[in-house]
Amino acid sequence: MTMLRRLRAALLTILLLPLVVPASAAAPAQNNAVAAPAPWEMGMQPAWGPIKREIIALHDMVLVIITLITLFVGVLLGWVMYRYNARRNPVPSRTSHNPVLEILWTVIPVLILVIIAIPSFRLVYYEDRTFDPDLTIKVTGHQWYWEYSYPDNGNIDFSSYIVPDDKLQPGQLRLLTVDHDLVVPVHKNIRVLVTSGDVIHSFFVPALGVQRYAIPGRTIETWMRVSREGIIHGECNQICGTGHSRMPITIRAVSEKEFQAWLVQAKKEFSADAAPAPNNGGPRQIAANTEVQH
Ligand SMILES: [Cu+2]
Repeated sequence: MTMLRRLRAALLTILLLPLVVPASAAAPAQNNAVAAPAPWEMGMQPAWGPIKREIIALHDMVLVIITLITLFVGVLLGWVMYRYNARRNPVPSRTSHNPVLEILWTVIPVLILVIIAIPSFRLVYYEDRTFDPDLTIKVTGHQWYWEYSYPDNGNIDFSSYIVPDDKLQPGQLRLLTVDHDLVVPVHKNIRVLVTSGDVIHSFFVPALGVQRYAIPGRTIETWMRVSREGIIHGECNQICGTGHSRMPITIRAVSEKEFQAWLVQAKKEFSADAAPAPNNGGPRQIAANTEVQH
């Protein structure tokens, strides 16, 4: 008897766990934080901005709905197998139609889909663009690095290459660290324009809920807003050639004051308006070291 009770408790825990621990609850609170994938992560990466928060909220809502549906169908199946098997029910009913039931099992699923579709479409449009952006950043994918431009901040333009394994500093993440971070201010609406210089890439930053294809000859708009200071890691997630795994994205979110200070420095170093235009600290050299080895 106690065995059965224990089994039932274990089963209930497994079934109800997703309801009790939604993905958003897994967010660890840290200062000097880094947003990156972690071993054995079950849910999504914790949200670092409003878009990701909305994505997690929709995910949690759908998770509750599908859990209830699965439980309902499971119980129904169990009941049919138990109550209406040949032994217990030797003379089966000959019913072949039940209009009320048929209308219900059509209309209720449609209603459930509508209930899911409304917040889903709202989210798609929310992710689409920001009105009144505080600044614009242009992201260009290349084989195999990212190029970042700040067109409304003195035409700053620089390339961001992966840091090869043998040049990593302690604490830097392998395959996710770059030589020049994409620096952004926190609590600002940042318009992001994504394009490509060669093949299709994808600008993917999970903690911010941002993912846009980088397509040559096309500019695709999206936006982001970072709600805390720290380092956010992302990567190209569209297979773009042999160096695909070696074009990570590192965003450094800083306060407005630090951002202004960085802009002054970056304008000297990276601005196309500054003369003579310096090389980006020799990214080509680093690129030569990061050739993919098979
Ligand atoms: Cu890629």
